Formats: sequence, C-alpha cells, structure tokens
Amino acid sequence: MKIERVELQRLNMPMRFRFETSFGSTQMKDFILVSVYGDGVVGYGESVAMPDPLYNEETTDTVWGILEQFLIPRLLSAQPQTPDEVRELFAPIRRNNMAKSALEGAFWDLYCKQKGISLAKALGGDKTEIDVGISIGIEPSVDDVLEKVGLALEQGYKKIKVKIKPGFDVKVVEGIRKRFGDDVPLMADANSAYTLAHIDLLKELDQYGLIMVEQPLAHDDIIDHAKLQAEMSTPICLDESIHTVEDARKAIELGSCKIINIKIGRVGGLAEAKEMHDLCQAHGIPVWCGGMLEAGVGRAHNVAITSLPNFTIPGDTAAASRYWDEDITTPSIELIAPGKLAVPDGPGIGYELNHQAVGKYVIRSSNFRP
Ligand code: OSB
Ligand code: MG
Repeated sequence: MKIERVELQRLNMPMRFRFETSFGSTQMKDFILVSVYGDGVVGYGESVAMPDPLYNEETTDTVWGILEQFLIPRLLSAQPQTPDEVRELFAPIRRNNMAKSALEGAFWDLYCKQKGISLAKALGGDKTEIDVGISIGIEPSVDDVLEKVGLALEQGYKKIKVKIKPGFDVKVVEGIRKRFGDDVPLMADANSAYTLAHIDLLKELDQYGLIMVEQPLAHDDIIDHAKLQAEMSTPICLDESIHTVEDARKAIELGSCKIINIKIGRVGGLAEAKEMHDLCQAHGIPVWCGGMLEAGVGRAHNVAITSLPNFTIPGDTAAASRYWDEDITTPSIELIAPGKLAVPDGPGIGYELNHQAVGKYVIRSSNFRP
C-alpha cells in the first residue's frame, strides 16, 4: 500500500446544547478531521482535542501543528504498512496523544478498508451491538439536570453520568435518587474538581450506590486517588490521569481505581487503547469508552473499540442526534433500540462521510503529499 495524500480539515460544528463541566463550557465543536488516501480508498480519523487546554494540554491548534510538522511527514516518508508500524513510528514523539490518535485512527480505517474488514473485527471486537450511556453536563439548577435525566431514561440509556463540581454534587445525586429511584445506573464525573481536603464530602457520595465516581482528584494524580479509594466504598474510575498502558498498570498496582475510562484520543490511539483494555481485563478491571463530544467519525471509532469484551460498562457514546442537527457521517449514528447502538460490519468504521455536511462546517483545510 502507498499512502498518497493526507488531508486535514478544521470544522466548526454548532452543538444542539451547551455542555458544561467543572473546567468550562462549550457549544461549538471545533475539531480536525483527518483523511488518509491510499490505493483508491480513504480512511478517516478525528481529533478530540478541545479549542482550549482545559481538559488536557492539547488544543485544536496544537494538534494541527504537531500533525503538520511531525506526524504527517513521518507517515508520508516511512510509508508504514500496519497500525503497529504507525504506533512505533509515533512513539519517539512525546505525548501529543490526541494528535497521534487522529492520524493513527485514520490509518486504521484505511488499513481495514483495504483488507475489507470492519474496524471492530480488526481490533478483536465480538459484539454486534453495544449498550450505551449518556453524559449530562452541569446545568443551571438540579431541576434542569433532573429533566435531562428523565429524557435520557425515556430513550433507554443504560448508564446516566452526571457532571459534578463543589457546590453542585450531593444535591444532584440525591435529587436523581429521590426522583428516579435506586435502580437507575448512575455515576458522577468530577473532572478533577476536588482535593483530599474534600474527603468527607466525597465519602457522603457512598450512600447513593453510584456505579463509580470518575476522576475526583487532580488530573495528574494517582497517589491521592489511592488514598481516597481506600476510604471510599464507591469505585473510583480514572479518566484524565491515564495516558498510557504503563499509567494504567501503575494505577491498578497502587489501588488508585477499580475502573478505567478509556478514551482513544487521550491514550494516543486504538493500538494503545486495545492494549490497555487487555491489561485491565487481565487484572479484573472493567473499562468503558469515554466521550469527548465526538462528531461522527470519532463516534464510529468509539463504537468499534467498545465492541471489545472487557468494555462491560456502558460508555458516553450517545446517539449523534443528541449533539448535532446534521452529523458528518451517513447514516448518522443513531440508537437501533433503547440505549443500543449497532456495531457495523462493513469495511473500516462502517460509515460513509457526509461530504455535504463537511462542506458546510469546514473553515480551513490543507493537503500533504510524499
Ligand atoms: O470527562 O468525560 C469527560 C466531554 C469533554 C471533556 C471531558 C469529558 C466529556 C464528557 C462528554 O463527559 C461525554 C460525551 O461525549 O457525551
Ligand atoms: Mg471524564
């Protein structure tokens, strides 16, 4: 196979709602779509970096720069033939995981399309459909959250995740339990908004039977999380703190968490995500696929990785129409039954690009050739 061209397109896509976390709020999806062309087919990847470095250190601009200056030139000159070769090629470049993942993901899609196999199969996935959950942001009031939870339950979402921050935590969880009962599969995501000084408050959450609390402490911590986990009965799940398989190994060894949220972008690509999945499986640590408000291409990659067997907890991969008036794939990624998405069996990600939608949202593009 010869890689003939890589195209970067920056898209600005308005979201159907404002999404707020403990670190900030957004209503415009600003991201990079990567297309890799070779032997008459094209593979697609999507960067999940946000415009501001608030979730992690990468931004839409840094991803563009790292791709343009380092990753694309390496890919075009080395002409790797397998995803493993791409991973090796990118390994000497420190971090910049979302940039690596966007291009690696596009290569995986191209590779699978050339082989005529689905991305899910190539990764070792065996499911034909997946259970999915929904992530509900911080809202102006608890009642606003309750209204969104009610709508999500009507659509059959299999897990409800609510964002919390100091001053908007116990009352949210308590409100959901009071209104919807103890059987709702519920979890809370703090996006690093607490410290060990909040330990009594965090322990109060134990009485609500949450499936987990996600990343309560610092974005770069696994030590204090181990101390907290020893004091809390609710399982801790790590998101921001885990960037590599090695990070996961250390967190498991220290007892910093009992569950891991795998985001393909945060860990630098599908190969790393698969290996992290395997390591967690060997240690009896369940995983789930976290969302980054992906457009259709990123969402399709999330569906494929979730087809692996140790993704036993429903992730954040809600239906595309929750986020977008018109997404960038055809068909749009929608529920096939309450709380369920299909795992496509067509080549690669199994969805076509909606070129007309891409044309509507693109604000900048560049092409690169060997
Ligand atoms: O922490 O999981 C997170 C979105 C942006 C940044 C971080 C997170 C999130 C979400 C969104 O929770 C989940 C989704 O894609 O719906
Ligand atoms: Mg999170």
